[in-house]
Amino acid sequence: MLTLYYAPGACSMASHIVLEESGEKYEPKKVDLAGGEQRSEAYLKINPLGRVPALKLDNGEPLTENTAILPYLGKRFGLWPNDPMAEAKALSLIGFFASSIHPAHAHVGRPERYTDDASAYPGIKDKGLKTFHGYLKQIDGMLAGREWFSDSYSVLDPYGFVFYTWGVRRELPMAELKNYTAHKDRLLKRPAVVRVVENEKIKTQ
Ligand SMILES: N[C@@H](CCC(=O)N[C@@H](CS)C(=O)NCC(=O)O)C(=O)O
Repeated sequence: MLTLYYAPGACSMASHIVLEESGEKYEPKKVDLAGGEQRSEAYLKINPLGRVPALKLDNGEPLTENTAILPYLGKRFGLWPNDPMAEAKALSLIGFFASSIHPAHAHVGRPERYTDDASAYPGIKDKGLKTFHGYLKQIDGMLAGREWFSDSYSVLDPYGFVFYTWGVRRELPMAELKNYTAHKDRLLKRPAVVRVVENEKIKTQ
């Protein structure tokens, strides 16, 4: 059985949704990020980088990083494109999410990662938020005329949904992003998404 280490509202919500939707029995294990559990000796054995998500595989081995976990879950549950070009595009988008959008947001929530000078935090947060907002607008453009990020629903969709909810959390004008908002509403028609949103107590507007 798979075990997901997650934290409410974190990027781990993408894997949480995929597992909830899979119909397969899995064990969700909440990690208390605010309390620093991600840096505990026990958790560092699962993910030495001290981050969620981490997925303990059927054989007990841990798998870390959204860029690996989501394609793995997607292939396991039929939520990953088979066609080589569609797969390459999916990897490209996952890379953009993980290496550009996520770190932009981290400047807002974790400025201490980027400087030891606390007086520089406001500038880092401000720039991070502007960059993050710019990326959300790019996502809105990508979704023009599309139902899902790939040709059909895939693991990319709950991953993209995470950043929408972060935009809501940061009080960005998300309703202006019409395509992205329609995508979010489409996700919220899926019962598993609603269950996770309620379980993690996530604001979606
Ligand atoms: N590159 C990692 C980043 C994971 C990550 O930064 N997770 C955040 C939550 S969204 C976390 O665990 N933060 C805890 C901390 O920074 O102490 C991935 O995409 O899986």
